[in-house]
Amino acid sequence: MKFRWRFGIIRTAALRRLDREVQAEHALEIKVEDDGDPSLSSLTRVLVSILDENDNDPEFLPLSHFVCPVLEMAKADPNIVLCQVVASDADTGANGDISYSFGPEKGSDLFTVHPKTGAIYAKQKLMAGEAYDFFATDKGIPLDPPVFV
Ligand SMILES: [Ca+2]
Ligand SMILES: [Ca+2]
Ligand SMILES: [Ca+2]
Repeated sequence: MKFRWRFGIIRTAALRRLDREVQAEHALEIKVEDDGDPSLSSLTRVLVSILDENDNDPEFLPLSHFVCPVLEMAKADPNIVLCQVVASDADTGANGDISYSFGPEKGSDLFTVHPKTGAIYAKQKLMAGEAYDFFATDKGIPLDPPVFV
């Protein structure tokens, strides 16, 4: 018996974008039928698995700022967690793997931030209060900005 294979090509519907963060998999049922009389047919299932693009920024908890009340310390203890910042990233793999660092304006002589946990430690003794910027960055490659023609 000799088969004549013919391809059935699956495309997205016009103007529809696939978004892994909305739905990561789509199960389709595809029917094939001949033009005979009576027509004969069979069914198969296709699982469309959406691969991730780095299209989400890491986001801190939706607060205007984190507040970290700490007592003055006579000397620094690098083992005591003063407080912790928390962020999340909707992407997956390296695209959602976040690391924490200080913002560009105020790096810190006084504090260190753990890149993985967001825990903040004192490097020196602490005096009066100060505000610091923190960054959460993912390890993904950013998407090129969309080009509008
Ligand atoms: Ca998306
Ligand atoms: Ca994504
Ligand atoms: Ca991301």
